[in-house]
Amino acid sequence: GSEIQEIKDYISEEKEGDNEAGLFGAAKGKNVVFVSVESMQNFVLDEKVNGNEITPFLNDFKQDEDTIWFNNFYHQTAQGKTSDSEFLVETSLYPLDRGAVYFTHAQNEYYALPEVLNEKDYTTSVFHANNKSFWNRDVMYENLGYDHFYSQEDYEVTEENSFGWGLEDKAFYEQSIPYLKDQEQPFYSKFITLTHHFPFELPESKASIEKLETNSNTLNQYVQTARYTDESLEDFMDQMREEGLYEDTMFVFMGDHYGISEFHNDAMSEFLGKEINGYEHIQLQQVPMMIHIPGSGEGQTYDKISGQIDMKPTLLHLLGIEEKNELNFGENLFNQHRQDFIALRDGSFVTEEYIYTKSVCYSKESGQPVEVPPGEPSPCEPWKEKVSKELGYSDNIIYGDLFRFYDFQ
Ligand code: GP9
Ligand code: MN
Repeated sequence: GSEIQEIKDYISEEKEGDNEAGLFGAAKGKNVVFVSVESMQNFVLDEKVNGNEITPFLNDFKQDEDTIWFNNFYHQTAQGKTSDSEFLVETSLYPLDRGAVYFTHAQNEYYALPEVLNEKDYTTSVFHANNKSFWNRDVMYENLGYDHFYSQEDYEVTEENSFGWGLEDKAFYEQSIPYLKDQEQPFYSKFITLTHHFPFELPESKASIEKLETNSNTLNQYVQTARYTDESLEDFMDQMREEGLYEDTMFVFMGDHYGISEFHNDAMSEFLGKEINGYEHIQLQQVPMMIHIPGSGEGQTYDKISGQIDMKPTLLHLLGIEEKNELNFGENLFNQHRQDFIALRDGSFVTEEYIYTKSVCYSKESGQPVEVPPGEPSPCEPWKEKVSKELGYSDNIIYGDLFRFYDFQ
């Protein structure tokens, strides 16, 4: 019991609350459609292949008058990939540095986003057209408090509408709409996409732009499935409008993790026209995070350093749900006092001034290693300690199942 109190004290000290923060309740009572966008990274935004935009829909969407775009947003996942990103969003805890917490600690006590929303009379559900036991989701979702999980068995998967990992996203959205409509409102529904997944193979007839011509086939194909994803999101929004579900829904589009690993750095460097050092590698971990509240006029670009750990408090804030005695490692992103800082799961971190990774402290300004006079400590040192403390506390909660001893109410 005393360890959880120590962690609570740390969080209260480090993460100053701010009930006055803007946009509280900006989406009060609305449905939420959260799309976990498979493998989508920021580097394709506003980029072209042979004169064609890779993501024309998202490029416009992020500048829409109703879209809040966090353009400095990082994934914080490790080996648990998609499931780690889900865990970050749902619990505002860090995933583990090895293995997948969805498998190893699915029986723990959590106070996850679906549970909080259930208490506010939301219907909560997940839509994902893969086998329901992948990543142990069927077990974990129940523990996290989801009411329904529409998985592969709830979809009609045919030879025409599937390739690669399974049902293609366009068919996935189409077939999901009737289920979505059947739900009692307000609902919180998470969609997990599948088509834009390694190895990024798309039948030629479904491709709208050309491949790249770098020495990485993976990267070359990635832009085509990225475009497919962009189109399918646009179609989905159109369907939501046609079905009359658009106006009452807040949309959240978030990339789950990187799709292009560092093994493709040469090709990436060729495509982006710059050398990929440690600093650039961390910057490539940025994923899209766009929140669209129809009719709000609250569209704005926020350049705060932010990450998946911040989603739970941020979404609750927008829905006008006051945090109880919650223990979140992330913060509401509209909080003015929020520290501009994010920890990645491997101990790398990003602050306003520095990026630290693989034992090198880079200056944000130059993108080059900070030169430290001999005998002096690196300016990254204090942050390094904070990061290891923070990750350690989160790990202790999971390993010790410490929420058993904690009262969230
Ligand atoms: C599988 C899908 C992809 O159901 O979520 O998983 P990933 O390999 O990205 O973790
Ligand atoms: Mn994924």
